[in-house]
Amino acid sequence: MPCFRSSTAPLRRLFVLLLLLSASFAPAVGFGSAKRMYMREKVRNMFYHAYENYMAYAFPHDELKPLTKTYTDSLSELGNLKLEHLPHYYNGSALTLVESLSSLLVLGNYTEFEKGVLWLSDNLTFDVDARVNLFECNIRLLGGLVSAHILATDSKSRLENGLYKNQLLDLAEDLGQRFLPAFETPTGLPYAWINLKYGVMEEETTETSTSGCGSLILEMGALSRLTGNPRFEAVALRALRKLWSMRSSLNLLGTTLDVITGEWIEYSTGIGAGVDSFYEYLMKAYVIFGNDEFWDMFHSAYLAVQKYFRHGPWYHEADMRTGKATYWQLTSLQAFWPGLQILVGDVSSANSSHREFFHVWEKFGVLPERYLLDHNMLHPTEKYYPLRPELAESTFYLYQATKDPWYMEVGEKMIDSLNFYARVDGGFASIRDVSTMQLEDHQHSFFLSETCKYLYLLYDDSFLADQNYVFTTEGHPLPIRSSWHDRLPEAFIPRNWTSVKVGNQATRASALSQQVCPATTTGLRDSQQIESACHVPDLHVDHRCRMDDECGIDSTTCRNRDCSMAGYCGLWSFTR
Ligand code: DMJ
Repeated sequence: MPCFRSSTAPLRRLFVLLLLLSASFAPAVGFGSAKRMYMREKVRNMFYHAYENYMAYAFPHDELKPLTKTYTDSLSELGNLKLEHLPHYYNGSALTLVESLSSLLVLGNYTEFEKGVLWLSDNLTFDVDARVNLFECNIRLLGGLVSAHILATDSKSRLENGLYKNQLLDLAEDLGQRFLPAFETPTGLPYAWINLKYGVMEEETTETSTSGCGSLILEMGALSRLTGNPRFEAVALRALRKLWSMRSSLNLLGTTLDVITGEWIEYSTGIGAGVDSFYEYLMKAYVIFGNDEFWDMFHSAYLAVQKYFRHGPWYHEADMRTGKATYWQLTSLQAFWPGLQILVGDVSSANSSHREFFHVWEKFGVLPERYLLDHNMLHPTEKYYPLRPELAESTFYLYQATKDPWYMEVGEKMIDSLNFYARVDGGFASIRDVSTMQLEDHQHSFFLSETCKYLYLLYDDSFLADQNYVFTTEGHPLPIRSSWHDRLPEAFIPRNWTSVKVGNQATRASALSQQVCPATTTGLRDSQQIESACHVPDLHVDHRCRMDDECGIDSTTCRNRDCSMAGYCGLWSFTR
């Protein structure tokens, strides 16, 4: 797929994301409406199997243990790999219910949504002696509450009994206030851990991750816009700016850092664990708040990723100071990247990476947490798949951007695998080891907030019909409102767009795309088209093939594409 195929492409790219997030499109050819309905019902059934078992055996605790049909109060365990400082008297925050609310509305279940909203309004408290991870608590609880509040108060919420009086917003504000002590550091970079009742503990670790301090702006910003209290957005923005000031001369950021000294601890960095949502939030903050500062940061950061981490369709890690490759590993978390690239409009690159991730999914039946690209084998210890959403998320975005029914087939295969390997009587269990498919007694809340949501939206996007949303990193929708924009919607148009002359027509193309996928006037198939200098399309539009000859030349890498054993064109045979 070329970067730009027609003179309207820049406009399409300009708001690929508006397309993505708002439209109900024509049905995909090859995946008829009956089949789509069937798949939609299959996902609905999955969501309710997970949700009802949670409500039966775990609610109001945090998460379900589906094998033993009991619960875990896991909020303090999230991100806490060594399980340190666990609370003695903590009985859960109904985490999975909070995470399920926006998905219930995506599925059109207003009754259960209202029941959940009212239960939380009456019962949830954050005045608990529990040390929690700021990032996890922000994306799951704060994001879940803010999003549910917006959905509960919008014009189509259809809440019936008039008992909702902004209680979720009050809870979110209370939680946001409890976050604030974490930001009281000399650098403004927040501590990774905060006790919800007592603030930052003595002797607390000063180490945090790039995601931990760079992925707070959507939820904290939304909270400020909703409450009128600018403090939440201000501290998140200050942390983000400080983080950005710590970038190397290559525009790369490390993975972990010290919040007191503002120095990097881990220089090896990539697009996966510890960094992923930092990139995501720069782009999404730009979309939701319309501030060019976010775009400028994102633009530079994105180009650096493409320059230093990308190898064909894969992304390895590199040292932030030198750009030299460090680890050649595919991780499950990286699979969100093609979805983010769709928001940028970099469809070609998104498509080729997504195909690689799916190839690995097909090889194992699910996506392993870590795969060693240089040894072509699973990581010896990180062989698990905790029902993560990232590949489903990217599949949804790619389908929205391309309308290629192949992505629905991808979704179908993922759904079949999840039902086959992970579904048990008491819910959906995580997979401990993808080589044996041994299960683990844990149903993560993101399975309900993200995995099921994105799979459902792949077959039924009617939730997006009349409102533009940005999905947070935890899958909670936040509306795009002009009143939240520092400038009105024309702020969406990046100032740095440049003009490319095509025939007699001046066509705008973004500087971003010109660097990632150089637009040129050579090789144009007609006066309307702009192609990458080297791009040769695959023979078949669905990228299916029987022989290498049927595959063209990749537009972003200028490498010959070849035909995989599964019968798809791609950059399969690259070597390091
Ligand atoms: C989710 O909590 C979020 O998507 C987060 O950004 C990364 N990891 C998990 C799911 O894998």
